[in-house]
Amino acid sequence: MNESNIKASYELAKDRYAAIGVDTEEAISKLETVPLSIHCWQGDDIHGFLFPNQELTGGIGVSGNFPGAATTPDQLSGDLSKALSLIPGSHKVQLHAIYAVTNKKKDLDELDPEDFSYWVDWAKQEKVGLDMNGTFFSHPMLKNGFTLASPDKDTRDFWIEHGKRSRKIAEYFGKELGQQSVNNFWIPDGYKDNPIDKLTPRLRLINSLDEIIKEPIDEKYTIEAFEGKLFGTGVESYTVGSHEFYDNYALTRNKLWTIDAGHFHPTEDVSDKFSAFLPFGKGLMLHVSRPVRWDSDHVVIMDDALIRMMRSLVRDDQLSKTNIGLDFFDATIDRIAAWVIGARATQKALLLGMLSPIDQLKEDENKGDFTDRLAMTEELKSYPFGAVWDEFCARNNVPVGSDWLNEVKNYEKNVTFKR
Ligand code: RNT
Ligand code: ZN
Repeated sequence: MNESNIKASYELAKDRYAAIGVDTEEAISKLETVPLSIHCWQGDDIHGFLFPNQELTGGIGVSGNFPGAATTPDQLSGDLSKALSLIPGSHKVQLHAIYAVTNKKKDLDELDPEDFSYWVDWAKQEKVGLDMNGTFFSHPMLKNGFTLASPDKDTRDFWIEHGKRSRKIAEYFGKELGQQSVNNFWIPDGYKDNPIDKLTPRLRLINSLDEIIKEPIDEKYTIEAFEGKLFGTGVESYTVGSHEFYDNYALTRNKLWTIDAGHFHPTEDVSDKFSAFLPFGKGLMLHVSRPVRWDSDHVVIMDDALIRMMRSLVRDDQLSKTNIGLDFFDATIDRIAAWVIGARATQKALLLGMLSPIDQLKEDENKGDFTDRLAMTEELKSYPFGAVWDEFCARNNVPVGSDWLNEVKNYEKNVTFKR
């Protein structure tokens, strides 16, 4: 895109926003301070490197076979670097335990921080932070669909050990990279059909989690986050780690609660949950995702649900207590494009939230002037937000508009399609 056009459009937009009391410069600087945690698993359809041929289990699934999926650490990190070069701002990357890079044969209960030194070296070079996820699925120790809540002690012990090791790895990320690494826990445990006992599995899960987090670790380096779910495919009747379960667990253990946008009933407004939790809780981790009729993990786009979520965090000034991670996987399209589309959409939604006269709107609301509130929020929808977004991209040295797509096409031709 022509540089002087970008500037000229931005200057006009800046004036339009200034006229309603919105400082576009402030919005641009603020957006620069919001890191996203980009999920590595979009790049290889959640295969990982430890057991790449293991079938994906735990009720999640990836559809499609677009050519060029990464199958080696260098391919995946290279693809991530490419995607990061097309996303404005500084970010983090979320790993999963199965992405360990080691030439020893190691199981999930044997992983050590050094098995992730490959990623730490890459993160230092790329100037990104790292977040962590233990991998409690796609493994033979998922017994009858259960891990930490299993009735079988050996099964629980295996996964408890894995959880403990995931904390050490996250702590290592924090120490090496000078950041707080969020260590997210999601387990698939539950039943396809109606259970008899709904309480005991939850009591077992509490015990297992308490055992995992028993040893104190400095929060400067890592903090745990717990992700609940309504249901999964094959786990339709009962999910041990439900939302209320983890909401309460996070509150009583002073940890983060993870809200995955795909894990609720489709008619629920996920954005409404943040302000109900945050006044009580330590903070949130988000898994920004797009459920199409179910938890389908479609690539995030700038739809109403995303706009509402990002807007709530901005309007309620809760960004500092919220870690925004992405979680989607679609193998029917270019995987690098998927990252770029989802990340840029999330940032656009944040910017849109920032480009509004929030104090004025709150004042209208408190005065009972609901006419002004409705009229203004409708008018804002056609304000020149795109010109500010373009300027943000230009200042951050990433392609403006759809120019990034050409780079992805070249990368396909020269790299991914040659695999
Ligand atoms: C599954 C959860 C979980 C996973 C990733 C791969 O429903 O959303 O976060 O998607 O850990
Ligand atoms: Zn998730």
